[in-house]
Amino acid sequence: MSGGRRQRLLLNLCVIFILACLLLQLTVLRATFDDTELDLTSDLQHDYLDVEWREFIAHTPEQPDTFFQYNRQLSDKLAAVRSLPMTRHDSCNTRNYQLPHVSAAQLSVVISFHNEARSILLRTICTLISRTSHDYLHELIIIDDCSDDAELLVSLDGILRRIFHAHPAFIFRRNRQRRGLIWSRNEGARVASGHYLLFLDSHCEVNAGWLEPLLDRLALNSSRAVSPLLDPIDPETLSYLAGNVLLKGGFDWSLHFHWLPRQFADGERAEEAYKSPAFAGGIMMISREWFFKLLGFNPHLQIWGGESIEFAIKLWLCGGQIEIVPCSRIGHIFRSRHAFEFPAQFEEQQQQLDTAQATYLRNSKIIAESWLDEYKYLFYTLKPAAKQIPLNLSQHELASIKTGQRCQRFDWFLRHVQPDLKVHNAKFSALGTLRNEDRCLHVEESQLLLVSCYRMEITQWRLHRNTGQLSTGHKRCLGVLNESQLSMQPCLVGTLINHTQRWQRRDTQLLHAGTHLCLDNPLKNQLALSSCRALAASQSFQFALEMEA
Ligand code: UD2
Ligand code: MN
Repeated sequence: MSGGRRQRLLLNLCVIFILACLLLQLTVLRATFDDTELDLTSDLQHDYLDVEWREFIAHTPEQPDTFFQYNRQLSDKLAAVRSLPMTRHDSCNTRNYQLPHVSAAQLSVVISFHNEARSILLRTICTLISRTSHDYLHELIIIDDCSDDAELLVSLDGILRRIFHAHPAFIFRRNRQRRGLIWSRNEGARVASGHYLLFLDSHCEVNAGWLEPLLDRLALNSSRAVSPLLDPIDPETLSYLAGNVLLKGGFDWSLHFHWLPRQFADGERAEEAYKSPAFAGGIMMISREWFFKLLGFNPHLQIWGGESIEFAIKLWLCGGQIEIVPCSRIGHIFRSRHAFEFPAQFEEQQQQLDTAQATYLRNSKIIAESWLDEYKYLFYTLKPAAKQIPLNLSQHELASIKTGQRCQRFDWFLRHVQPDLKVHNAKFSALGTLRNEDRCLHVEESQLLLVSCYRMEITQWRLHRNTGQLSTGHKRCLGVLNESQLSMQPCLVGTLINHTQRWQRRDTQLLHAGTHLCLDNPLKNQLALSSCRALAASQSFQFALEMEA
C-alpha cells in the first residue's frame, strides 16, 4: 500500500472513530437529559401513542391555572413517558435481587383519583406500564372518585385498551358520589386479584427498575410492607428531583406525618432498605393476603388523611414491619395545598374548622381512640378541638378494626418502633396519668384517690419543668401541709412558689423538696410520704409520658 493511501485510510478510520464516539455520547446525553423523549420499552408504535395522547389530552376541560395546583399546561406539552434522571445509587443497577417466581408475585396497582389533569394521569399510567416488567404487572385498577370531568374515565378506558391491548388487565370504576381516597383504595383492593397490592397516587412517575427492589424485600418477609423512596417532582417546573435517603417516615402526637432523621447501623449503606415507623407518605406495596388480614384501611376514616399512619401503627403493632427501599424510586408531585374540596358530611361543631381540617381531625381522633391507649390524651392536649368532634362510633366499632390479630399495645410502638416520639414541650417534664403499679392517682372533689387506671376519667397531671409543681388542669397543685399531710391546693405563682409544692424526679420516684420524703403508696390504696427507698415498687410513679430533659 502506498504511503498516501495508508494515510487516507488512517484518516478515515479516525473520522469514523470520532463520529462513533459523538454518537455514543449523544445517546447517553439524550437518555439522561432529554425529558421529552418517548421511552416506551414495549413494542408500541410511538407515533401512534403520540396521536392518541394528543387526542386524549385535547379534551381536557378548561380550568383556571390554580385548579390542579401544578403546571398542567407544561404537563400537556411533555411526552407521555419521559426519561428521568437516575436518582438511585449506581449499585442498585447491578444488584442481584431475589425475585419471587412470577406465578406467585402478580401485582395489582390501585390508583384512585379525584380531579386529576388528563396528561398527568395518563403519564402516571403509561410510565408505570412501560417501566414495569410485564411478567409481574397483572392488573391496574383505576378508580375515578367522582371527578368533575365525567368523560375522562371512558376516554381513558378507550385509549389504554387501544395502546396496551390485553396486557395488563384494566379494571375501571367510577364512584357516582364522592367517596374519598380511603374508601376507594379499599374498594380497589377488594376487586384486586394479584398477590401484591401497590397503592399509587395519580400524579406519579415510576423510575426505571422501581419494582424489583420492592419485590426482593417483600419476598424475604411476607409480613413486611414497603415504600419506594419518593423523588419529588416540582409542581411548577415538573422537574424530577432526587429524594432524601437520610429520612424515615414518622408522626407526632397530633398524628401528623413527619420526616425524621434515619439512624444508621454500623457499616449500613444509604442505599440499603431501612425500617421506618411510617410509610413514605401513602405509596406502599404489601401482600394482598396480609393487607386483608389487617382488614385493610380503617373504613371509618373519611375522604383523605391519616389512613397511612393508621395502617403503619396497625402493621407494627400487629406483627408486621415497614421498610423504605431506596433502590426503588417513584416520583410524586408534592403540592403545597389541596387541589380538591372536602365534602361536608358530618356536623362539624364548626369551631372555625374548615371541612378539610374537620375531616382530618376526625380521622386522627379515630386513630387516637383506636390505638393510642393511655397516650391518647397527648393527642387531645395538642388538638383540643378534636374533643368536640363527634365520632358516632361505639367502642366496639372502634375496636373492631383490631379483630383477627393479636396486637401489641401502643407502649410497644414507643419502645420498639419510634422511641423518638417525644413531645417537644419546654414547659412540662412529664405529662398524663400518674401510675403506681396498677393504680392511678386521681383527684375527686379535692380528695386524692388511687383508682383503676382503666377508668375513662382519670386526672391528667403535669410536672412543671421549672417550678417542680405537680398540677392538674384546674390550677390545683399537689402540696404538703404540716406533718407531711398531702393535699391539693391552689397552685402558687411567681415568687410565692416554695418548697411545699416542689417535686423532683429521681428515676420513677417523686421526691418532695420540702420534706425530702418520697411519694408512697404503702397500703395499696392510700397515698403517703415516706423516706425514700430505691427500687421500692410502692414509690414508683410513672407518668404516661416522660419528656426528655
Ligand atoms: C398523601 C399520600 C397519599 C395519601 C394521602 C392521605 C403521598 C405521596 N401521598 O397524599 O397516598 O396517603 O396523603 O390520605 O404521600 N383522592 C381521591 N379522592 C379524594 C381525594 C383524593 O381519590 O377524595 C386521590 C388524589 O387524586 C390522589 C390521592 O388521592 O391521587 C392522594 O391525594 P393527594 O395527592 O391530593 O394528597 P397527598 O399527595 O398529600
Ligand atoms: Mn399526591
